Amino acid sequence: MYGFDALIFDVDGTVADTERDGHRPAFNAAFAEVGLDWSWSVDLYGELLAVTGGKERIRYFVERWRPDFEALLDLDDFIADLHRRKTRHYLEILRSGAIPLRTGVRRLLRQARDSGVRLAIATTTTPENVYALLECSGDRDLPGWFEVVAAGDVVAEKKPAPDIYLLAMDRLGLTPRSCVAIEDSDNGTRSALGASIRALLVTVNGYTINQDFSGAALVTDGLGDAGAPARVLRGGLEGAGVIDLEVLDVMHGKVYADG
Ligand code: XBP
Ligand code: MG
Repeated sequence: MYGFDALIFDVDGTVADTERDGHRPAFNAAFAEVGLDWSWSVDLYGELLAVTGGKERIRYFVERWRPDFEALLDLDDFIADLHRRKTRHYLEILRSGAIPLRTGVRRLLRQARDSGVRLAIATTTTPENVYALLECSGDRDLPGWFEVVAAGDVVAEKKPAPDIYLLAMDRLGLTPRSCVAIEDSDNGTRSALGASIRALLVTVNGYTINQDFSGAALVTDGLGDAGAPARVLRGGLEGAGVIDLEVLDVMHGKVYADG
């Protein structure tokens, strides 16, 4: 019925706006908990997002902004402990209901499920964060809609490397041509394209709106809903205010029109 068999979703920034008011305050709470005076502002966090993965982001911050910092433990152990604390705070924030799904996400997921289009996730964050975000969205059965959740440290290299998309496709048993990827960032775009997924929709957010999405098939400011249509920023399909499977099929068809 459609030219593709599966949608592969990124999570942070795509399924929900988790970074500014979710991950960021969770990192800050973990720093405070162990007596560090580090505090990541909204702007600084935007810079730090260039590095994917929470543990990798902390390490980058230390090297770049606190080069004289000496951990009492081995630095790897210190970062791992800090990151476990951060995850605990992040899960608390999710369970408080503070982070809703982005507009149109639930609608598109439901349409896919009802149409037999398979659903997968390819993300840098930890599986427990993914499941908690989905469970806290109001539909407790939402995690079960996803056939594959490729997440976190299960691959050698995080985005922008293609590893996590390659893993998701491997688990689905699908080729790049039969998948549509939905992302929000330049790192995610590079990862999906690196895995040869050319039917790529980018739904930008406040942190990513000025990034380079030149390889994406379609760039919008969200998935949109009837009462809150999305704006198409690049890729033709102007007027496609509600991104549904039909719009994604047109996008997919255009990408592969050359055979
Ligand atoms: C986004 C990320 C993650 C989160 C933090 O991943 O880079 O690192 O900011 O998550 P994606 P962790 O957009 O691929 O979902 O602290 O659990 O790593
Ligand atoms: Mg993302």
